Amino acid sequence: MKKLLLNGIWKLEGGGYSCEGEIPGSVYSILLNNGLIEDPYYRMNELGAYELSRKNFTFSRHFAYEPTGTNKVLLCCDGLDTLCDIYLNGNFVEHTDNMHRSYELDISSYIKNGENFIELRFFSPVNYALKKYDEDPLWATSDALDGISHLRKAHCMFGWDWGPRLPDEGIWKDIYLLEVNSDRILDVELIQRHEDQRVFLTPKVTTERGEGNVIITLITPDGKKARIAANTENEVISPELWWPHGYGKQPLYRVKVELTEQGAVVDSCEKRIGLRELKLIREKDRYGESFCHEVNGIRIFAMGADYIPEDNILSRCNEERTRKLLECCVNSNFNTVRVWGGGIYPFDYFFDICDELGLLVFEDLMFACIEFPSTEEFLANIGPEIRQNLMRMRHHACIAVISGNNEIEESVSYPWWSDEKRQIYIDISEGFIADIVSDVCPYIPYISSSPTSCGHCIDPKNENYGDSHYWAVWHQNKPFAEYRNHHFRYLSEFGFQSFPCEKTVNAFTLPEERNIFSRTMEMHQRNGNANAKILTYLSQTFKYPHSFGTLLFASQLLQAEAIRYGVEHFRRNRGRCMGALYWQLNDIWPVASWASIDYYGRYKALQYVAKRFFAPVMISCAEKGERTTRPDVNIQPQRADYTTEAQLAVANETLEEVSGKVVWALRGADGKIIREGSADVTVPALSSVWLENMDFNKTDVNNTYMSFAFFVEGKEISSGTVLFTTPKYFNFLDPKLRCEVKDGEITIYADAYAKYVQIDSCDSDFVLEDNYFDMNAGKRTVKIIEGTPKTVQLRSVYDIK
Ligand code: BMA
Repeated sequence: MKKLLLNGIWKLEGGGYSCEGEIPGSVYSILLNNGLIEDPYYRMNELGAYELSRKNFTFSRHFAYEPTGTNKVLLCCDGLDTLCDIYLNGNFVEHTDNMHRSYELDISSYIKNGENFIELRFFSPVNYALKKYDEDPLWATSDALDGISHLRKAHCMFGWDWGPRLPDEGIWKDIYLLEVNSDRILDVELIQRHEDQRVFLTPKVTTERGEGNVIITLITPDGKKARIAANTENEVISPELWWPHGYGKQPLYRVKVELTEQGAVVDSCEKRIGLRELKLIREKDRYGESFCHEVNGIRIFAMGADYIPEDNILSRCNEERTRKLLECCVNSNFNTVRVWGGGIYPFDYFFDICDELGLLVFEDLMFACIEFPSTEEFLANIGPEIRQNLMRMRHHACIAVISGNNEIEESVSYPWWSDEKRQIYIDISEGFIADIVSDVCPYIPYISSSPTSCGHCIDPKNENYGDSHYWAVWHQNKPFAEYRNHHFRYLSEFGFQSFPCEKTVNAFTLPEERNIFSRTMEMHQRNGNANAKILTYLSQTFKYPHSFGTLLFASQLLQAEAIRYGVEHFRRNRGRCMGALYWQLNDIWPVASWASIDYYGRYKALQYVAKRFFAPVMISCAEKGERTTRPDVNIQPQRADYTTEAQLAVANETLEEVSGKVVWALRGADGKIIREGSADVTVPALSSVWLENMDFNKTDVNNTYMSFAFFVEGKEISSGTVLFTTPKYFNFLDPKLRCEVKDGEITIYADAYAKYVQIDSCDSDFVLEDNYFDMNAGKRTVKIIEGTPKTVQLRSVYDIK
């Protein structure tokens, strides 16, 4: 077996351009690197770049080939985006039409000794999709260009409610020759069985000719090697179990497979696994049916967010960038990420990193908000795609559930879909796709769609069953406290938009465009009416912000507040609810969106606040007050009654019981204590405990807030504050925020109560241990985790005016 990589410098021709560029790469990446187009993400350049996607392009190169044997030569394309005719030395080899799968093509009869010429002729994905749409106008989300149902290309490249319309073309993964002169390994499947603390491993090895001799070595996390047998069960001695982040360690074993012929190794491969038993528990109970991940017998509360492609220009994605992003997840106490179905199946390194960090993966197959074509051709295309990707990911410890698609079940369940169309969907998701999953990896739980209740398109939005998406906060303008009226079993989407920070906005705008209604800003806001929505919620919550920067800041606080309201409530109801994954983790380009980390990797307020609301031990307060029960100041006097109450709860997502002291205080706007109390609390492992409800009905809500904290052995573990009125009516005093930066730490001083203290810098990027936190008057020191602050600016809700 000999591998000859064909990556490197290729020639690109088309659209009036002719230049050279690096492969893996695309039309956009190569033209951009040659300085022939401007960055499509800058200002309104998307429009010009989009025009390129209406053109055909050819990628070509020469390469030298000296055969070392007599057998076959394969051309392996790990990812071609998307419609492509492959030619070798002028001979047509294959037409490809699926970016999500790899192709292995026998080119033995076309390859020559010496100089060869390979050409990949790509066709415009836009022209194709539009033509197909004219022939058969299948439904798909209107945020994308028409026709996406017909093409196996990342849907979101055609536009989404957070993404530009930039359907690129190119070679997005490795391309290489494989010279096969012997038997070779086609597949290694690693099946685990767990029983009474014992673990058994069956490596199933398939070779092409079944001729060679297979040698398998199991390498333990500390490097000890042992031979194990193929195609039979091997007991793993003293197994070290893999756990999701927050529940234990992530020891990883390596399985090395070598194929020998006459004593010589002719092929080899290595896979890394974590020993764990993972189930999706769906049991009937008094509410409906549970939905939760169980790992090594422990039912965990999934905490995290939804992941979308990290860049529309795929060659800009790399392991280092993904690692950084996923490390941010772990820093914010995530244990799960959901890979959303409208993008790409992640690169192998994504799953490797999730294995290492202990992030469970809720993996959608790559179908989102489209109508499935009902043709045999479509099934013949998606079959190998799904099979290949499942085979690529099935051994990873992190894979917790496979979902057939994003939100298609929900869409086709609406009454205006015909029964016939609904049946086509059911046959594919619960028949064709389900069969492939149970054939390739019967040990990975499969759900037909996210969300789903019980399948069969029966009431997929029923919150008592299955996995839910809830969008009434945001899409239907419901107040944040509305989350409290719902008890989802597992919520894998709920979200709230915000603008990125000024530094990020500055990177794609001219100074005169820094207004949310400028043309450039509106092109970087893809959810129709979303600016109005942000302003609606803003008007309900904060005072009117007079500067652009303050508006961006306020929007991030709204987002953090919204999601905090949801997650704290879901965690207080642990057991009934067993998962909260907010929409969305990251951005595909610089844009206003639901992301908590922007395109440049900068934390929005939500990413910091998530660290607190996903903390393993977390205190929260279900307050009732003017904000939750009387949102309108001009309400009729006889209906103006509202209650002022507070009920604290401590959630414990660790495997140990926690005992400590809850301390609370009613304070004036100056931070001084008016009334206080405390209670000893013991919270069993993996549970949530409510304290007694407190009645504060005589409280002056405009001048009084409540602080609370949970102490274990004298150390503050978790804390927060609540207002009983909406922040805009609270009479904040000037906290006169100031700080000192010293020895890798920042100390903040406040003279009065300060809500959502932001530590920011216009000339440097840094990540802190905590940010956007509340302070009673006094001081607070936080560690600098990454970067070096130059100048530091401080502000809080007091400054939204
Ligand atoms: C859900 C997601 C995405 C979308 C988001 C925000 O529908 O699955 O398709 O971006 O909501 O509207």
